[in-house]
Order: sequence, then structure tokens, then C-alpha cells
Amino acid sequence: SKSAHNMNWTSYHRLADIYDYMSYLAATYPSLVSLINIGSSYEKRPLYVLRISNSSSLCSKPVIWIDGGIHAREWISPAVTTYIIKQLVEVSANSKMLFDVDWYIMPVMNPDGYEYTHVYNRLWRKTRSMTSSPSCRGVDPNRNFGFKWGGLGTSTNPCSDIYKGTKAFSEPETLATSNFILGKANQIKMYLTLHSYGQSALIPWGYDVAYPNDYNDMLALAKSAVSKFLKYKFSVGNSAALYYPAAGGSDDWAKSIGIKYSYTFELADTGTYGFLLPASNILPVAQDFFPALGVFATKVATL
Ligand code: ING
Ligand code: ZN
Repeated sequence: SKSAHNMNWTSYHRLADIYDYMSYLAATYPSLVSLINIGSSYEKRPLYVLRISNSSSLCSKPVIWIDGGIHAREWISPAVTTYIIKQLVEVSANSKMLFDVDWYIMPVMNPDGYEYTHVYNRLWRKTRSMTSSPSCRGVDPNRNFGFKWGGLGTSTNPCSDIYKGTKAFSEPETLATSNFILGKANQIKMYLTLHSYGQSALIPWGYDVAYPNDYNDMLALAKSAVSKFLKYKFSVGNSAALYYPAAGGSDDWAKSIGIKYSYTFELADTGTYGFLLPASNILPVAQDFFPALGVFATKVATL
């Protein structure tokens, strides 16, 4: 609908509500918001990115990219991304966050999986593509990106939740996303991907306990961002060291193509509810997270 929407942050929403909300914003604020169809999922759902910019598409500011919903069951992630969109577009107190930065936000990178968690299996993680095993579907999108693909922490078993797929970018979702990002790689100065759970800011590399040359820059900025969080305490560190090595992650790939600041955020909680975080937590989690974006925007503006 172009005249109304059903978005709120007191419940988790189906994909159609999220896409209707994005369409509504693009129709309502055409000089600020544009809806970009970057391709289709395996089951032919559109893949949408929202561009939020107070300047024309010909004028290029530094860009911050944010995605959510790589993993289907991590419902807090799309919910926080739509909250971020709402704040950037409709809350005038945040308009300064648009002065020097353009925002590209993809709330649901894995829409097939997301819908599957609403209808069939709440704890589904992967995409929904067919594999060589008729009874096991789906590839882990966060093992399917094309940097060190197939390394540590990945599986060749199609029944595994960390199945890497038949090749890097075998999934239409990761392929379309990576191609879109590559097309804007000169402008994108920061890559943020929202997952759950764990309350941590994870820094590449994730493929092994290994550190980029500019790790200390990445660490300092992450620490300053999480210092804004008042309610939820986050740990910060190398993802392979803090959790486990896992190759083919989106953050590693973004870093590998030259996006200096690339982070995976594991949102709340720390395991009490895990993936089944009650919807009453959406607003507290999103409100606590949003100020970190002010820190990031300030940094990106001065790069
Ligand atoms: N955790 C991430 C996962 O894909 C991660 C952790 C982040 C691994 C970055 C590798 C790189 O396993 C969740 N909860 O998805
Ligand atoms: Zn995840």
C-alpha cells in the first residue's frame, strides 16, 4: 500500500508488512527515500534495498550499508533495521545523520528463510534452495560469500546449518547483494550486518583468528560505538577469537573488497531467549542500538 502501512515495533512482522513499509516510505518521501529492487530470492521474492539520502543519486556521499535477516530465525535483526529506517526517515532530530552520509539498508537479505520461520519452522537459519540431498534444503548465506569460501567452520553437508553451498555466491540472495555492493564499492565506507544473538560487535577476520592491518582502527571505532549502549552490554573483538572461525561470512567479504569498517553485530540477548527473543524487547534493543549509528556516521563523514 502506498498510503498506509502496518509497521510498528511491538511485534515481529511478516515480509509483506516490511516490504509495504518500505514502499510506503519511498512513496511518501520521494526526495529522501528510494526503493531498489536488486534481484530475486530462490523462491522469486524480490530483494529490496532502501536508499536514504537527502541528495540526488548523481551526488555521491560516503555510504553506510546495513543489512539484516541474513539468518532467517534471527527476527530481532529485521526488526531493528526497520526501526533504524524509521528513525532516519521520519524523526527530524536525526536529520543531521543524513548531512554527510547516504544510507543503504536491506532489512531482509534472506526473505525465503524469513517467511519459512513464520509459517513452518521458527528455528530455520538458511536459505531455501534445493541441494543435492532432496530432504535437506538451504545454504548458510553467512558461509556463502566469496572470501576464503569453504574454509574453517563450514560444512559440505547439505543437511548442516553451516552448509557452504556448491560454490561461493551459489545463492541468488548473496549473489545479488554482493553484486549490488560491488557496484557501489567506491562509496560504501562501512558495512554493518545485524545478527542475533550474543550481544557482541564482531570484527574480521572471521575465517580464522587473523587480524587485518588496520584492526586497531576497527577495534577503536567499535568500542566507541558500543560505549553508547546503556541497557545491553556488548563485547567487542575478532569474531574467530570471540566465537569460532567461520569462513564465507559477509563481513569478511566486505572487508576483502576494501570496505575499511566492516562489522557483524550480534544483537540481544545472551541466550535467555536466544533466537526467540520476545517482541517486547524490540524497542529496547533498537533504541539502545541506534546511537551507535551516530558514532559511525561521524566517523564515515571524516574519512
Ligand atoms: N553468528 C555468526 C555466524 O554466522 C559469525 C557468527 C559472524 C561468524 C561473522 C562468522 C563471521 O555463525 C550467528 N548468530 O549467525
Ligand atoms: Zn546469524
